[in-house]
Amino acid sequence: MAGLVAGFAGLAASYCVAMVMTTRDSPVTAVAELVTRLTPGPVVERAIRILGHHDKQFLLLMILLLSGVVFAWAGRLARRSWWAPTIVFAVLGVVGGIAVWLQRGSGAIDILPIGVGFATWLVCLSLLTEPLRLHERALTAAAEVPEQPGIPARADHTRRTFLLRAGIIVAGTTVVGTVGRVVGRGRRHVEEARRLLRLPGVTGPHVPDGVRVGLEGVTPWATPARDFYRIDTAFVVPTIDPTDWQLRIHGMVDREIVLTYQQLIDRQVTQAWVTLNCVSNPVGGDLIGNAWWSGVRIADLLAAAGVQPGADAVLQTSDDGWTCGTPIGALTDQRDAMLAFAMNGRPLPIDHGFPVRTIVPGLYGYVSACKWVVEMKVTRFADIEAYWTSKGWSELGPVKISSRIDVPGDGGEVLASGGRVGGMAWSQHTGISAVEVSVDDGPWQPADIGGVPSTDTWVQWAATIDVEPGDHTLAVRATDADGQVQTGEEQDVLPDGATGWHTIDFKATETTDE
Ligand SMILES: Nc1nc2c(c(=O)[nH]1)N[C@H]1C(S)=C(S)[C@@H](COP(=O)(O)O)O[C@H]1N2
Ligand SMILES: [Mo]
Repeated sequence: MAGLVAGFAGLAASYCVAMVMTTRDSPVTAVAELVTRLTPGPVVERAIRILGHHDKQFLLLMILLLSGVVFAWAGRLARRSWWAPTIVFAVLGVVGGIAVWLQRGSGAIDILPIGVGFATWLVCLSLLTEPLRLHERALTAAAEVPEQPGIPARADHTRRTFLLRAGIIVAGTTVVGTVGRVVGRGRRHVEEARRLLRLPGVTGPHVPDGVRVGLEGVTPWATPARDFYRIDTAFVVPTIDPTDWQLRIHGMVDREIVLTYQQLIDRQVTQAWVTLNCVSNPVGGDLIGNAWWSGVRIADLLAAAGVQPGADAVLQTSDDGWTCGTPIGALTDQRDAMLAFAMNGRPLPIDHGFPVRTIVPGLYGYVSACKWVVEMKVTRFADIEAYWTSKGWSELGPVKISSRIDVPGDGGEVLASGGRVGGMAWSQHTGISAVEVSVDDGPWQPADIGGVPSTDTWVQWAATIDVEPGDHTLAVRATDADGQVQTGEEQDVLPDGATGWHTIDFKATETTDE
């Protein structure tokens, strides 16, 4: 019983954490998916034919039953040693971990629920086995010295301790499991609504010709949604049914506007490739991605609302309360600042702001790219404080020109003669005109750069080097379309974005290993 109670407490904890993290299904579902994937097709088909649409529930039930048996067995093993059940659980954890790992688009963080489950189980099992051990000892003592009066009372006491703890753990398991269910159900409902959406006017993505420099290992120019970096402060990601979504545009405007989702998607659709990056991206970092966004121009909406003189900012508020202050100029000039409802031709992923988020070319995400946006207040910077600016980040967040070496990786190898190196460079809404590399602080030599559809995206670059075999360093710098050269002066990400040249160590070799 101790094994069962502790086992299911661990499962409930991992389930709840998975639901709250919202990125994936629970580990049990991941195992079920893995079993389905490993089962030969004909067997699956037969199972579906016999079980109808209940095949998934049946499989989940089987996995839970089997887990129950293993839990109970682990509890029995705990009688004799602490390590035997620990190994059993470690094995279960590894199976769950592998199943989660093999899911599409999972990352290291998705293993967290399993770690929490394992820790929960460990604590619960020792809480339960401790009084049992004392109980057995008391009973043995009672058998040996039957006339000792205190012993039956002691046995009684340990028994009560066990039952009390088991009761608390079962109650806790129920609460935690229910929380997981409620959170998970909201998400599943919204995922379903998202899947069923049809967005007229949303097309693509079609990657333009000529953007690739054709060097293996350089970051793909177009970032798939599942590889797109994610930054937000939300512990539980807002799950908003599009039919419940509304955006209120108010403040220093002539006419307040309230927009529903249907009204938004019925408007003229604007689409563009825009590279988004995070102000916290260190030099050489990967908090940057490039996607095909579809939405409605914010400039048109603000014009319809009628911005009053004196306003210089729009305070955007997310459904989860997060705020950012965006310079009104960037929202009303010619650029494609939009309320985006699709990313790469599909409704926004929930983690990237479903149903609607803001995208402003040329600004860091923290001052512009409000996910789950529900409110835009036209105002003055002097009158507002936004989430990150209240923590010391600068008020205006124009992106800084930067470049990065992808090939080779730091410490990697390159052919000494004719070796190819490459990476990415960006200066959104200004554009990149040149990229140069320098070996061992030597002269800057030009790289080839890929084509781009607009100044709002990053570019791929590649260069050929000729050096002596041995250890070297490689640095990269970019020049923007205005002729401004990326500075080598190093600055930390706080308060307005990092600067400096990405520099790596590499080894030049006479031949490649491959
Ligand atoms: N609601 C909300 N929107 C947000 C944030 C947030 O914490 N909450 N983070 C911002 C930051 S700092 C960045 S860099 C971008 C990241 O967007 P992404 O997660 O889609 O890549 O979202 C912005 N929008
Ligand atoms: Mo960010």
